[in-house]
Amino acid sequence: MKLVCRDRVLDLALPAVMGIVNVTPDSFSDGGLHYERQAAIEAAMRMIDAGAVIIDVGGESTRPGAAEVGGQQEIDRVVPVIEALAARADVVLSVDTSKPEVIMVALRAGAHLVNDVRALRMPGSLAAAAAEGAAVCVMHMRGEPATMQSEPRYLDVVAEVRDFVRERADACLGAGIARDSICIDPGIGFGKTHQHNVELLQNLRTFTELGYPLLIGVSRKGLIGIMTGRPPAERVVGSAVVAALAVQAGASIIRAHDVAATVDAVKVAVALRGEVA
Ligand code: YH5
Repeated sequence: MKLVCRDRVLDLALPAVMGIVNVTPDSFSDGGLHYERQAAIEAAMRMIDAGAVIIDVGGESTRPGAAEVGGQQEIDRVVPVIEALAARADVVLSVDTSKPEVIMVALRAGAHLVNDVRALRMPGSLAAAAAEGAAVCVMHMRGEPATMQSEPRYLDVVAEVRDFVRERADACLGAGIARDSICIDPGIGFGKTHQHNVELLQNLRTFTELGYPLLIGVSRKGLIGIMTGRPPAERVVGSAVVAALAVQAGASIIRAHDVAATVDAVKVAVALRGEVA
């Protein structure tokens, strides 16, 4: 399995770790955007040293109930970070956004992959990704971040999520995106109860059977908190265990905050798969 990301090709025989870099205001930053940008660039470089081969740069919080951010604000956050990383690193640069104007500018600044939790459903987003020859990740989300956790219901969560990602992958093919530039993601935690998340993670083969690289993001999420009883900063081990089990079930890309731990988890899972790490 491989993922063609413009001029970069990820060989997914060894599953890839995607490091998460958020360029969003936090409790430390009162010095404006400059501090946030510098911190994000430095965090990304440390993740690359730790073995991340994809860096996912996001400027919009998609946590449940988070405030929406305008397109220009997102551009101001992510584009300088993408430019700096494009000049310094040879990894795949992913932009975590849904907006067509952010996609366009980020790709022109050097991004290779569009990671869109809305699966390129915003008008113009699919065309923007296709026009620039980007790779894409199509993720399942029920509803919107603001409302997605209000009583999610499915008749058959695995079948519904599978059908959704297949339909969005088909839409990408229809827009001219190459088959080997598409990856899929069931969107753990996006409009799902704990039981839904568990059922999806128990049935990852249903997704790998679609023939696209499978991306899984569980890092520090609520389901790890439910399973371990721990707050976000203490979910490293729980997240790494799920990463290993996802790789065992055929996942090709793991999205993670704690890159060093995740790289070890992936190596262990690969070794036990009977291949060389
Ligand atoms: C994903 O799964 N997730 S943003 C709540 C948390 C911790 C982490 C502490 N973007 C995914 O990481 N993109 C996000 O509680 C994503 N797949 C893809 N492709 C949510 C997140 C998080 C939320």
